[in-house]
Amino acid sequence: MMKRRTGLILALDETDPEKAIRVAEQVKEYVDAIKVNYPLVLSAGMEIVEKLAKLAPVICDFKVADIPNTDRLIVEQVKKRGASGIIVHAFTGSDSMKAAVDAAGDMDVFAVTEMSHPGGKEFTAKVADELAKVAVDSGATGIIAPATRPERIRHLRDIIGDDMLILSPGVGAQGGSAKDTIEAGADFIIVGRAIYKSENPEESAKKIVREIGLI
Ligand code: OMP
Repeated sequence: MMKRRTGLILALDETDPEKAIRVAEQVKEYVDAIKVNYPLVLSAGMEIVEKLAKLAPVICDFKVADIPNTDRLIVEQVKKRGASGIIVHAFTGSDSMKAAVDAAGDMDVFAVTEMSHPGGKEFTAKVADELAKVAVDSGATGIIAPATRPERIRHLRDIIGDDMLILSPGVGAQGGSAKDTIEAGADFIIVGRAIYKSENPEESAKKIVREIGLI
């Protein structure tokens, strides 16, 4: 299971591969993991996961959402590249989630529950409690819950208990606050634009880590 030191995860959605590596090097001592999503992988290729894994644990945010066999095949490919974690959608159901968790072995699996953007309220919020239960039953490491709605983090924490992790995106560019998110019960906050688009990513990461207040 992912180790917590600073409580900060960098969402590296920078599409210029050289700049992405530069930002990762600048902030590596302030982050517990680097989350990679399609924008960077589609521009730089999966090799970027191997490169970043030398700097920090990498979580592949591929929001895997398919039938069990396809989920398994995707998780196996991600594992081969040295990622430490993968993000999977829980709405595909317990058989797909279970297949992802089984294929992951010692790699962490995080299940998306309620999404952080305004549209997240249209569909995901309505079934978030059930999605959190699917995450628990499948043996996932944790869930993704919205920093934009700290009261929902509190509620989802009650459902999943204290043994699973909560990773929360939505701090900074989407309006959430690092302090409120941690106080609501998140273990890690996920921050993208407020760091990689800032004039000084290192300073911005340092400031957020101070706000989280774990070190
Ligand atoms: P910023 O809004 O730039 O800080 O980036 C947030 C990151 O978290 C992006 O990589 C999103 O894809 C991701 N994310 C959300 O913003 N909301 C969610 O509900 C789920 C995720 C995610 O799964 O990481």
